[in-house]
Amino acid sequence: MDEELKRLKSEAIEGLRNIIQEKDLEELRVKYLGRKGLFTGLMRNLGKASPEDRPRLGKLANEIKQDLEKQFTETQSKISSAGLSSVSESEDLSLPGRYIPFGKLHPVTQIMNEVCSIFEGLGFAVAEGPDVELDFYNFEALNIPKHHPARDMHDTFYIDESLLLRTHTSPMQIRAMEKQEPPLRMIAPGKVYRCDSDITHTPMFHQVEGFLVDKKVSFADLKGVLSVFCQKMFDEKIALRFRPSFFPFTEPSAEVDIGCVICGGDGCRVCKQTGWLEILGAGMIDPEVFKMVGYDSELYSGFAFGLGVERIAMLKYGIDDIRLFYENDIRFLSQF
Ligand code: FA5
Repeated sequence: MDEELKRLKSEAIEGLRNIIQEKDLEELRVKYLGRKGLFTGLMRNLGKASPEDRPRLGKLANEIKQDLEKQFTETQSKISSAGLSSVSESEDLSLPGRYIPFGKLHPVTQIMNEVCSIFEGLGFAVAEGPDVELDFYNFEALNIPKHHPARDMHDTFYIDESLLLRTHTSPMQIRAMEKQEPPLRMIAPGKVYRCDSDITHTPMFHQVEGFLVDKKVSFADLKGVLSVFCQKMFDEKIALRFRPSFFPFTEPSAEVDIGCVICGGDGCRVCKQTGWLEILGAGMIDPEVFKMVGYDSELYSGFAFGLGVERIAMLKYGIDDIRLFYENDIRFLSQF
């Protein structure tokens, strides 16, 4: 009898462990403690025990019953507090959860954010300007008058005579300098547009313009800032070269190439077999530009640069066709 009582108790406790629904708990309670339950039946048989054993067995049976009742009550409150009592029969809480796919930032946005945070870390403030720009800011104030051959380099989408989709972020230099006296240290990220499309060009792409104006700013400062940027963006040992170039709004001017990470510098279709890929244009701000905004070019000097965000993303992720960024193929985009 002793053994029988103890066995029923451990069976009932084992059963309680697997209970998550109120309905199952009630079934288990009826099975053991109900009027016709296993435990109640055993207690009825107590009368058949010998008179010497009866008091001891009665005490044991009462203790076990009280203990079980307590455990049923505790399980009941656990179910209620977990809100499991409302789980319907058709819901199976042991099934694995359903996967909810999360969207991610576009790879170009991710790189744009990274570029901005590197320059912010170097003390550059962030400013934004309009995509639809006046010819004046996009060209004239940047020392590119009407009919200047440098306009050809930009393949411009014109809206009318004086309005266009900005072809670069450099107009933000003028807008910022018009508003503010030196010193200034700014970046201007944004979309730009050119009628151009091949494996390294898209009609809409992103640039980050950067400029710094103060007393005694030199080309060495420009090289220092851009070298630190490339090391942070790629890695400490990235191959970098400053190549003489021409922009009407900077003098001297340079284009910066980094070693092609796609072919490791051996030459491929992306770097056009040169081993280098151009990522930005830069230079010392031309005194003619300072004149346009009323800065004293005898007192102040400054540098500016404009970098192509998609080109950086291509190099960073080893992508050999810039147009992939804008095909909206989820298999491509979900890799980043
Ligand atoms: C300019 O746009 C100048 N405004 C840059 C500048 C700023 C020079 C300040 C001096 C001072 P460029 O046309 O080279 O320069 O373009 C700059 C970068 O944009 C290029 O190095 C390249 O990385 C990227 N780029 C140019 N055209 C495209 C295009 N169609 N698609 C994707 N990236 C492009």
